[in-house]
Amino acid sequence: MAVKDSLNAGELRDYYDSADDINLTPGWVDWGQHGAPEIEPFLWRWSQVEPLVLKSGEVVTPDRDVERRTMRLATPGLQRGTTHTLLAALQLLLPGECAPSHRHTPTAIRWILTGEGAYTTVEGDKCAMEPGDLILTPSWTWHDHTNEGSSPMIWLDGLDIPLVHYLKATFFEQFPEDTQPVISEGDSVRRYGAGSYRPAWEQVDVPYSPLLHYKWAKTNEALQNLAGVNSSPFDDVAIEYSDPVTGGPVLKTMTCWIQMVRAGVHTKAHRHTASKIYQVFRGEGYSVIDGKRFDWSQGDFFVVPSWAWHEHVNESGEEAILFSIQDTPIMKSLGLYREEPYVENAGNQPVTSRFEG
Ligand code: GTQ
Ligand code: FE2
Repeated sequence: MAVKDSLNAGELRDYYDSADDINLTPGWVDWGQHGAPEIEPFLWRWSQVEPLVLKSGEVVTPDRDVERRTMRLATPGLQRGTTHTLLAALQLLLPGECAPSHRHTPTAIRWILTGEGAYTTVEGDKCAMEPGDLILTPSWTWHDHTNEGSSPMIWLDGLDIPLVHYLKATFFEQFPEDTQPVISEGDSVRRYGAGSYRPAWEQVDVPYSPLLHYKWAKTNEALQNLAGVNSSPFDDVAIEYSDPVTGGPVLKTMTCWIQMVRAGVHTKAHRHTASKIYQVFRGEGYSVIDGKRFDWSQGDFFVVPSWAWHEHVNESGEEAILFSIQDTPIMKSLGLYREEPYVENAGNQPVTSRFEG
């Protein structure tokens, strides 16, 4: 910085003080200090998370005060959220319970982990939850969850709450009754679940994907098919769930991926402005994030912050399957998406430390 010497120290102090008096701040002093909090990559082990999530069933019940029984993946350094834009939480619903109907401007996804017999109703369509299913709750759609089965149901919630909060656009409304009327069961799948085949006469007049429920069997079939054909050097066999009408991401602020890191694969490292939250659906392996090794196995969660170098490794003999949510659509729609390959060392980072969580 070009510092002039026309003012002496006292005059300079007076100048800054008088500016401060009228709420002016010199941009040359705190330049670069305006960013979101710095967050470190982090990992949560299912073996530690699951017992505490199950125990939350003894602490609260999801009535109109509590609304939802959730435990947030709280990345160190963040007051809210799991990345600066996205929030991931584990939700537990016990047999016979109902998480009452409401809607809000933040958008949500559910990634179903364990249990059977529960469902979410979204805008009147009842979606039965099975492990590996992805269910969408776009902005301002009515939703409630009910467990009609006999086992505890646990799923991962992914929401854009930190972003919407920051934008001061958070609105929330309760449905007058605990549950909204069920109009159909699985109709979004019957209409739009075939992907390239859609009802010829229907105009899609909602600002979100008309397919609200992506069933595991179909997701897995797509993944296995793609694995026989091609892969990405950075993500191996990666599939982006898509809106069958636009072909784009399923939501305006979040995109969801399912990816297979095949046995023996070590991907190349890259970084991008999008941040991601991963769930290890099957298998085991590790990721190197900014030089730190994160070993993971089935059920674990980890976060890749914006602009962190990352690569994935599977040294086991079985395929690993990773689910993730990412804020890529935000970055792309604002023209802020940027991506860079790691070029040194044949594309792989030196491992300098190991995560011990
Ligand atoms: O299930 O509707 O994790 O409204 C946070 C807010 C879940 C939900 C969360 C919510 C929900
Ligand atoms: Fe909600």
